[in-house]
Amino acid sequence: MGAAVAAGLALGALTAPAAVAADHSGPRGAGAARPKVDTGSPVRVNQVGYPTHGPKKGTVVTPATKPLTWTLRDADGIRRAGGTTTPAGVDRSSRQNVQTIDFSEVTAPGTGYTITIGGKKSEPFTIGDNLYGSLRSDALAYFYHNRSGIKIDKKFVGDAYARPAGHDKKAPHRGDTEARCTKGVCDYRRDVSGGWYDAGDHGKYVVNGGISVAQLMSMYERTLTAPGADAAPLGDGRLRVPERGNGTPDVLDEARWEMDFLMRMQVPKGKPFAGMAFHKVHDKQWTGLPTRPDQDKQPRELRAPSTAATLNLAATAAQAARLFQPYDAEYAARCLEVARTAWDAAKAHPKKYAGDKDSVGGGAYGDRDVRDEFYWAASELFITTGEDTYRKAFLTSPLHGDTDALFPRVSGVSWASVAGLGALDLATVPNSLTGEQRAAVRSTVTKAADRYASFSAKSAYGVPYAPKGGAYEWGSNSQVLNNMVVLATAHDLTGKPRYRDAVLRGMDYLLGGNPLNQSYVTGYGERDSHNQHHRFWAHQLDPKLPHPAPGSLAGGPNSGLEDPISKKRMKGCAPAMCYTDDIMAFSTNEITINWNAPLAWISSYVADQER
Ligand code: 9MR
Repeated sequence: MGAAVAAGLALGALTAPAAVAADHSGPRGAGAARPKVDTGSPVRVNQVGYPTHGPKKGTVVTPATKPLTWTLRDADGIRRAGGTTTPAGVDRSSRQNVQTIDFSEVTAPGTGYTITIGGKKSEPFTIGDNLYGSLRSDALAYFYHNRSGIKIDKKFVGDAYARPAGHDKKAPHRGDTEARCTKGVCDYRRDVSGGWYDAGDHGKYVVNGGISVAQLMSMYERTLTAPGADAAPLGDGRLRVPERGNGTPDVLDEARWEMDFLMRMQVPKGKPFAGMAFHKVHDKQWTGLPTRPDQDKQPRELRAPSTAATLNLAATAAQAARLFQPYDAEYAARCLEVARTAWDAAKAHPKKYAGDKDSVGGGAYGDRDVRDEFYWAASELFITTGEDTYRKAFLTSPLHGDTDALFPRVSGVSWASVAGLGALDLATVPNSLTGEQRAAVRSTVTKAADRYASFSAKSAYGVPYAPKGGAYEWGSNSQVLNNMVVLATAHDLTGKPRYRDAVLRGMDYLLGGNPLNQSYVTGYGERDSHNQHHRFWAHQLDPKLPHPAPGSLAGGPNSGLEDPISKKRMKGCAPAMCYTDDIMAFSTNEITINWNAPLAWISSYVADQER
C-alpha cells in the first residue's frame, strides 16, 4: 500500500512543441470560477450501447427540478419509447443539477438510437447483444502494441501501428539486453529485455507490470471457474499475437511476454540481494514527445531491488506456474522456482522500500507498506502449492478478513494496494482452504462489492467510485474499473443481478455517460479520447504518427491536476471534470498497462454476460 498520489512528477519532461489546442476545452475567462468546457449535448448516454437485457440509464444536465419528458427514437427518427426523468439534485462529482433517465424497458435491438429531452439529442447508441466482444480483443491488443524488444508486425496491427523493436540489442546503447544499475546498486549488467512499456513512457516497472500481468492471467483464470464464462475468445488463434497457433491460449502468450521480463528482473544467485527483483528499469533522463521506442537515445538504468517488486514477482510467477502447467510443464516449474526464491528473499529483506522521489527518467512507484504485497504473494503461492508456510502467512496477516484493508474504499485493487488480488483468487480459484475459511474470504468480496454497488446506486451517473472527500485520483478510470472487477467477481460468486448491473453502469460512465460526455476508450463512442499521452501514438504532435490504437483507456479525471496543461486549463474543475484530451496532459490523459488490464478483464466479463 503506497501513496497513490505523488507530487509534481516531471513525467512529460517536455521537448515537445507548444501544446496543440485541445478538442474539448475552450479558453477560460479571467476570474471565471470554472473552466469552460464543450461537453456537447446535456443528454448523456453510453455512446457504445446497452446490452438487450441490462439496465439502460442515462443522465441529463438541466437546471430544471421537475421531471422532464424524454423520447427515444430509432435511426430513422421514429419514436420508439418515451417517459419522464427523475430529478436527482446536484451531482457532487460535477457540481451540476441533473436528472436521470431509465429506458430499461426498451429491448428491441437496433443501432442509431437517440434520446431527446427538451430538443437536445444524445449521441447515438446501440441496443444489442454483441457490444463488448471487440473491446475484449482491442483492450488486449494494447499489450502487444506496447511490447518491448520485439518488432510490432504490420500483420497484426496494420501499417500505421507497425514499428521496429524498441530497446533490443540494436538500440543505440544495446537497449535492455545489457542494462546497467544506477551507481552503487550493482557492478554487473543484466539482460532485462522484453516485457511491456509501462505507459506513455518507456519505463518498465516490476510493481506495475505485476498487477497488469496478474489481471491478464486472472481474466483467463476466471473462465475456468465462473458460471457462463467463455474461454474461447481468449484461446489459441483468437488474438492478434505472433504466438497464435502454438497450442497455448493467446492471452497466456501475451502474459508470458511480461512474465519472462519480470523473471529477468530477479537478482541472480551469488549477488547481493539475490532472489529479490530490481524495482524498475528506465531511461536515465526523461525523453521528449514524440519518441518512438527504437529511437530512444537515453541510457537505460536498473534501480535498486525492493521488497514490493520482489513480492510482485513471487505472486505473478506463482500464478503463472499453475496456469502454464497444462501447456508447458517445464516453464511452469521454472516459474514456481522463481516464485519461491522471490518469497524467501522478501522474507529475508522485508523492509527494502522504494521511495516516492525517484522520478527522473521514469515514475517512482514508491511504496512503504508491503503488508498487502506479502498477503498477495502468500495467497498465490498457497493456491498453487497448498503448502502450510504460505497458508499461515496470509491467515495471520493483519489484513486477513478485513474488508476495508483488502479492498480499500477508493479502489478495489491498485498497483499500490494488491491484497485484494490475493483475496479475489482465494475466493474463486480452487484451493485447500476449509469451507469456513473460504466462505469468510468470499464474504469480504461481497461486502466490498456491496459498498461499490451502493456508490453506483447513489451516483446520477452510476459510477461505482466515491473517493473520500470527493477528489478524483490519478488514473481514476482504473479505480472505477477495479471496483467493477470486485463487483463482477461478486456476481460470478453469487449470481445476484445487482452486482452485474453496477458493472454495466460503470461501463456507461466510462463510455460517455459522464459529466464530460466523453468516452475514455479510443475508437469507442462518438466523443472518444484519442490524444492520450504516449511517445509513439503521438498524432497530435506529428500527423505522421498514429493516434492511440482502438481500445486504449485514458487515465481520466484527476482533481490533483498534476501537469502544467491540466493546471492551466482546468483550474477550479469539479472532480469528474478534471480531464482534457490533450497529449501533454499526462496526469489525466495517459494510458498504461495497469489501466488497460482491468479494461480487458471487464470487457471479457461483460461480453460473457451478453451471450
Ligand atoms: O499510476 C501512477 C499513479 O498512481 C501515481 O499517482 C502517478 C504519480 O506518481 O504515477 C502513475 O504512474 C505513472 C508512472 O509513474 C510512470 N509511467 C506512467 C504511469 C501512469 O501515469
